[in-house]
Amino acid sequence: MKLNIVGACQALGCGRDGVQYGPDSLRKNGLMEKLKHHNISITDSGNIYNDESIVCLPNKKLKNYEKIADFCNRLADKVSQSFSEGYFPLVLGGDHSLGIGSVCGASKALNGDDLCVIWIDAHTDINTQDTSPTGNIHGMTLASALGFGDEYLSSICGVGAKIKAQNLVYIASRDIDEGETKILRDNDIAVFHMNDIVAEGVDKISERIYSHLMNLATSKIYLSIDIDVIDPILAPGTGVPVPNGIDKNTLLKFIDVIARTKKIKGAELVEVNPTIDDKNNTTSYLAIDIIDYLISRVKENLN
Ligand SMILES: [Mn+2]
Repeated sequence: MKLNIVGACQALGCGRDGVQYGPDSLRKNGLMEKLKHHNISITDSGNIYNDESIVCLPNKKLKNYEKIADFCNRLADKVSQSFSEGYFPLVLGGDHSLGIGSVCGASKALNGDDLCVIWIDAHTDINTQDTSPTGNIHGMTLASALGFGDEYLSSICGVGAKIKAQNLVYIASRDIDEGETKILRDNDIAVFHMNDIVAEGVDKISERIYSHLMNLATSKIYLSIDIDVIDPILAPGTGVPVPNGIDKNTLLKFIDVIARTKKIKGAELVEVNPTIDDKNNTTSYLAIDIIDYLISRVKENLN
């Protein structure tokens, strides 16, 4: 297995500073050293930053649109190139608007019709510019990837849908806006909601997730993990915390069942904001542990 780490230092999509330091926080707190025992080849491509020379026009519905669109285009190229060169790309965020670029890059390199995207996140990030309560693009990532909303939003990284709605799967969502609920229902998108996890238990829901993934007509998975899926008591360093989240072991269990499909080709871990973490950098260390486990589960499937 060849792992390629890409830092995506984006914070303009979330309306809160600091999350752009997430990738370097993971490196500083020992990500590379932690991954050494896997005996895999690791390439660190460094960071992608916003182009400060780009001017953003005032736009309350799509804040910082121009810079984010440019950033996502460059990230998409990087991720696509990484796949094409035979790497497993691991993108470190950064706010979740970077997913517009990473999903697009995965779609380009892996054939979008054959790609399942799994979103493990407290939020569903599927607002359009018309349903978003904030205008922050990190809440619109999947609307863009599915080609929804105004073409201004959906045409970032190329016109139209990058993946199909039936190949999007949410796990542990628990904070869904009203407009999003309608979009999810109208498009019959699979949501394994936090309430279902509580009602059915982790083991049963894990088996349902596994069956669902095995029944999809896709052979590849891009896995997107937002650290805010973890309860904010356990992961305080994130910008949009939502109470009553899952714990680390539950997340690892979900990673385990997804890995059992042997379809994971790339992944990202986003929304670690070291500037609002506790003094022990709990959230960064947690993110490193999650990545370490993910790599341990996917390396046997990739040479
Ligand atoms: Mn989130």
